[in-house]
Amino acid sequence: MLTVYSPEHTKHNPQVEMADGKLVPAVEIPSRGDMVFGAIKTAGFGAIEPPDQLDRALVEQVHTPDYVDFLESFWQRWLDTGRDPEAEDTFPFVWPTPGLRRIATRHLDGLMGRYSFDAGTPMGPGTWAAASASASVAQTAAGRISGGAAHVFALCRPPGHHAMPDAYGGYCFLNNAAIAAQALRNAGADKVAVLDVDYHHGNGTQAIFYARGDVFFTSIHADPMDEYPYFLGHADEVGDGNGKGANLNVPLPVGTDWAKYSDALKTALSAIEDFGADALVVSLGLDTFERDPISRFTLTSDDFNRLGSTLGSIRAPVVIVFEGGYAVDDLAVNAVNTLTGFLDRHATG
Ligand code: OKP
Ligand code: ZN
Repeated sequence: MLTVYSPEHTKHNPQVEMADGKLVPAVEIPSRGDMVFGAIKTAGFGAIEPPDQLDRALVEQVHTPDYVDFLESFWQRWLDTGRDPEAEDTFPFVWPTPGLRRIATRHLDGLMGRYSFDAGTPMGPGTWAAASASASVAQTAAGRISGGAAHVFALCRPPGHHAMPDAYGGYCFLNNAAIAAQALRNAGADKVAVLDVDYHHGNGTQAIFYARGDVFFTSIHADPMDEYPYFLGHADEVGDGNGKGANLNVPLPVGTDWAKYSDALKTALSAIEDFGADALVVSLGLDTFERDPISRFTLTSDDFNRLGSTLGSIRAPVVIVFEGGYAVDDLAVNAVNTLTGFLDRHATG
């Protein structure tokens, strides 16, 4: 199995994030990507290749052009407007909630609020370089599927599934999984499914495809009544317009173990089968792990082998897109277990 990877991810190097009323050490850090890369190399799953150049038109099929411009120009504008050039982590702190006007202001603090939905996502000098490289990794992996590969691992960092059409948040800037799904559609797959197994609901991916019937989105995640991102990911969100019936959320209680998790996985996979997907994108978060520092499911390292095997039962080509997972020292074994389980089961063509 080919892995697509870019070392550019290290340029997004946040030091702190806001949590629990203070600045705490950031968890979405370069060592995450380095750890998974090292593990893939050692495991010898196959070639590891760099991404192609990012296709801006593709990105603008899932994000608004003004949002992409904002991300790309952010750091230069920070410098041009006399802000601290030594700042490593910047945070929004005012948002145009309903009743306020959602306008792109001249002041960067207003712009950051306009184009974000949380204060938990530090942005710095290298964020665009890393986020755009991450998106190109997903794009390239999808391209290999369209070229005939049965499965490709997109080793993306930063993650993408929280990124909305025009807002960043949840450590995400560009929606890598949505970009992969759109690339598959563009290359001729009539029906694409996205299965999100990150601990957190993929609100961005859901929002991007919510009114579309050509991309089925299903997510298994901690109940947003109790967990981030709170304001999306509930079971009654079933899609809109042409997308009605093409969205399936399976929220699970905090504390969920593999037995309960695997039931939900069967539900999601059978819905994908019913939809008749020509290709599948998996948003692979490893934060369902029992020792993840910010999450509260109880999957073990062995369970990731079972997860991979269950994912491998799908009878369609698969792009696996890396999302969350913050128990850095356990990411290597959990990633390798997932991919080993997957490859043992998934048909190669
Ligand atoms: C990103 B991905 C914890 C704050 C949590 C947001 C979590 C984003 C997760 N103190 N902040 O889905 O893994
Ligand atoms: Zn997550």
